[in-house]
Amino acid sequence: MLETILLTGFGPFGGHARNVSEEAARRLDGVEVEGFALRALCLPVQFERAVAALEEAIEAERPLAVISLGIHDDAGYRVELSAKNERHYALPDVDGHLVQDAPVEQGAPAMVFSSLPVAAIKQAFEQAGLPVELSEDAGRYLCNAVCYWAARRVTPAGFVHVPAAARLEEVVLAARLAAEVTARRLIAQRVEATTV
Ligand code: PCA
Repeated sequence: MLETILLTGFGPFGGHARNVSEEAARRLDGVEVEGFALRALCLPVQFERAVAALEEAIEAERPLAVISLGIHDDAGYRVELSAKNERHYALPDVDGHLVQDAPVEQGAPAMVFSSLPVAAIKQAFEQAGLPVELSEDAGRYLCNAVCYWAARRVTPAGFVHVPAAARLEEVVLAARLAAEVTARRLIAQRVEATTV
């Protein structure tokens, strides 16, 4: 069996009746990339349930990397550099809770860095003609919270925000590129670790 890379997307929320991040993740479920199998996981826009689903998938799949996707309202792709230990929602979650001034994890560090190869992902997007920037602010909603939670448990793990209005095929391409770049980095690290 191939080792896996977990690809997460989010379900609908707020005014978004559909969420292209989960649709793209689902399209790539089972696809092989650089010798790794991609596994898709769709997360609800509700913290406790999202984290429970992630925990279960990490336990079951033992993924070597976690790449999370979510939508935002801007036009370009954003490779998140870090996540904050803060939850301060501007919009209720899908259970109707407007969480304010809460941490992601009690007593944990104020922020964590993405451990994905962020610069290489940005470069791959640029080469594919996708508008992209590195971002220092993943928000205070579910995307930030999932990025924070995953990055403290799996290395590498991180987050890419995709435009809510992007075509599904384009987001599938972006997710695939992020997975390819991450897979190549995992392979390079392995080679390095076995070279004296
Ligand atoms: N985007 C939201 C949560 C789910 C999603 O797709 C965010 O940016 O936090």
